[in-house]
Amino acid sequence: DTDQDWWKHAVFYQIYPRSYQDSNNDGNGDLAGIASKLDHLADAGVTAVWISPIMKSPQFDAGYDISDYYSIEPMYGSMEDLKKVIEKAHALGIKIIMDFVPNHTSNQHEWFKASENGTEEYKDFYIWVDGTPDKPPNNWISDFKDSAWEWSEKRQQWYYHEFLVAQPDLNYRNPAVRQALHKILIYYMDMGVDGFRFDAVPYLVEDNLLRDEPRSYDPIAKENEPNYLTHIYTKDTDETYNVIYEFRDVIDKYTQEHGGHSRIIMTEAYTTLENTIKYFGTADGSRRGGHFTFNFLFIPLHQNTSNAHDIEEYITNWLGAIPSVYVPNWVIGNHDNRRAASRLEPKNADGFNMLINLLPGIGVTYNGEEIGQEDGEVTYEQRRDTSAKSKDTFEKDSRDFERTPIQWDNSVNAGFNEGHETWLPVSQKYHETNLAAQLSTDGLSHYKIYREILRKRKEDVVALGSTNVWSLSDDVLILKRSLDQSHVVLAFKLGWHNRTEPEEVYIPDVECDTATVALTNVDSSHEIGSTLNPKKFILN
Ligand code: TEU
Repeated sequence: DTDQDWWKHAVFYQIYPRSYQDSNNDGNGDLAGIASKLDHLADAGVTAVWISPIMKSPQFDAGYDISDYYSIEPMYGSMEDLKKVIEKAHALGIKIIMDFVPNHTSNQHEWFKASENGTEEYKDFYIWVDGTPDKPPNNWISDFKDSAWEWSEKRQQWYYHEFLVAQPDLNYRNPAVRQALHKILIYYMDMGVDGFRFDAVPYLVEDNLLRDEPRSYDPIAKENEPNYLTHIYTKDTDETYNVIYEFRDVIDKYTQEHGGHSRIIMTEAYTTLENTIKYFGTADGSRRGGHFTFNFLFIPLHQNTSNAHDIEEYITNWLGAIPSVYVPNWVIGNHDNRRAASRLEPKNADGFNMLINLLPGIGVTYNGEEIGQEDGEVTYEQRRDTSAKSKDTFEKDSRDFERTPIQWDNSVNAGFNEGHETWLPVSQKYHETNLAAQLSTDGLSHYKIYREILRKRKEDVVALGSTNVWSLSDDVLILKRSLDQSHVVLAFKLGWHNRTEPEEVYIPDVECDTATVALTNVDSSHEIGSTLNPKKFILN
């Protein structure tokens, strides 16, 4: 495989490993479980799988706290199991992307232990600052809670952690740190891994002078809310972009030296559109960063606050902002946000799956979205995510709801395992929503629609065609892709205003007489992919 452009039209699918498939019935998903489900992904038409962290970790942040980059977390299996996943995936035409956490390690990582002990080689691997235990060096706060500084009794200094206390930030001003991280990428590329999802990139390099963050003037920020700061000294700093460009050089050099297809970087950054673009590369094109940087503009979409005009605006903003040399991408959900089917109503699941896969560029699906899986039911006592500040904010902040096991079938524990108690509870909604039922039904189902759309996506008109998007009303969004005489029209009726009245939709701006139509919320007599007069439909 020497294709340098494979990722440009790929369908990316995120696997949350602990909840995917539990092969040894210990309550936790694992690599052998993933291997057993690759046929499902091939059947769906997925071409690239990104697996959330599987490296050794005490799991204080669900694997985003790595204690050894060179070994696999035992509950997931072994390095051999990873090799089997890669081999099987490649045989099915699926690329494997590893989650890579460059901003911080676990405080149980040997580097941190050695650093805290003052061992010469590792002394400057983390961000250590002098001071006294009564007063943190400045007002920087963690993304999760409270001060981002922790006092080390052992070293008699403060260390910086953007996330949990158990996740100390690496010091990127130390060239040895950068080299150590580059080496990890090479190790996994040697194993056959096709690329990396770079975690939490905005936080890589902080201000050298440790300046206090200014207070936010956001009008909704309460005067007595100490945590309301504008993050200019800890987030999206110029040095941070450079670190990403340097990582890109490492990957590109590897591809040049070893031949074969391109190995890729996808960066995770919740930031402004302007900054998102900088993670792609410099404005003059001389440096490159991520092959693509996640587009999170759909993430704030919520059934109670968004309508078709907002979606149109997000799409046109993104397409208008990113230089044409870069490839767009569309994300509706992930392991950090409430599930799309819950945020946006299960009724809209098909519409969003169609939308992200018919728009130009790359669609990213979070596992379970293909069956319209909703948030699970998790009580405070059952929680696993420790990022929520307190019991009061659990409902709002916990990320456990979107992380419950995948619902495969109607058997015990939804087919996730053979009945052993699961790490997070299986949602009881599995009796209605599961893959097996959606495959065996005679009618349409979320899954069948997803699969059909992924097939459609492979056609030139979707891969290369021009794009028009507009909202016909608060509730109806139209997407039209055209290439010469072929057209694909998506008519997406948003189902979140509890309307039950069918609506006759007339699309005045479609000049073509016939087009392949993808309709959402229609009665099942309309097959997807059928050729209809695209001007007039009845949408339920
Ligand atoms: O998330 C980075 C990030 O920006 C988080 O603040 C995210 O917005 C938050 O989880 C929302 O509650 C990445 C991972 O995706 C996340 O799971 C990790 O907890 C985090 O990095 C630290 O590694």
